[in-house]
Amino acid sequence: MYDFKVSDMTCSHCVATVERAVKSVDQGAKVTVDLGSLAVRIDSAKPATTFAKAIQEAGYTGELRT
Ligand SMILES: [Cu+2]
Repeated sequence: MYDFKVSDMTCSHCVATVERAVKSVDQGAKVTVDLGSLAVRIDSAKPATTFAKAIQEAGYTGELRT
């Protein structure tokens, strides 16, 4: 389980974009986004760095909290 902070998410469109980026890395990843706390939690066996990269390529800043 990875806990990213994506501080530049502002609306549901951003949430959808970030979710899509996560799914592009791992189709089977479980992703939950909480816009209120800017939290993106990802349950996947793929390394956290690949998600950070995908989030960045989607135009957002993903910062791993743990
Ligand atoms: Cu947005």
